Amino acid sequence: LKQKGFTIWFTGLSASGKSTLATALEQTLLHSGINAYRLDGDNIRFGLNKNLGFGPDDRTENIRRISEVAKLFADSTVIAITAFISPYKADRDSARELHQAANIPFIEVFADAPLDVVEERDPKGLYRKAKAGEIKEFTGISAPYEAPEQAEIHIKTHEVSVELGVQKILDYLVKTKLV
Ligand code: GGZ
Repeated sequence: LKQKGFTIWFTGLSASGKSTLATALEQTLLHSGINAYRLDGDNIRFGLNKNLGFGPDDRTENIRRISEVAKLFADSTVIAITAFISPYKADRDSARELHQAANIPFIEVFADAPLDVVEERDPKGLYRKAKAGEIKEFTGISAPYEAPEQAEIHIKTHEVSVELGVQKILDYLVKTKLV
């Protein structure tokens, strides 16, 4: 088998562009004949993790399960792409350590958009509701987001197009001989 699996781990605020970038990256890889699978809220929080909410302990458990699943996909030679806020540095570091222990590469991608930009985007009206107190513990408003300081890839999504963001990730994968 030629393909070696690894995990591309997106982190960033709600509406930061994680899912958009992850979807575009997945499409690009698939069109190049590289097997990739994206884990996101739609296929995880409504299934495997439907018993979890957004308090600190549940977020930690959410990320722990996702990191285990991503590791299994990567171990099966697929490129696992995860798109979750993953607000706590310790949880992202645990995900990284889990991969390192299995000798599976782990690439953290920071989808970085300032809070005022994501509040302005507010595609689902969640920031408005959070500020009105209708959603508790909302990341960036009433719950913390610990931005990564050493992510392998840092994409300022308010400054670059989706295409350029994907290209930046592909350039990194080629440079590090992962693809
Ligand atoms: C943050 C919330 C919350 C709270 C519901 N805080 O923009 P979305 O809607 O589609 O993405 C957000 C998603 C975050 O789930 P994650 O599994 O990525 O979070 S974490 O990694 O922190 O476990 C948002 C929606 O769920 N959502 N309530 N309180 N986002």
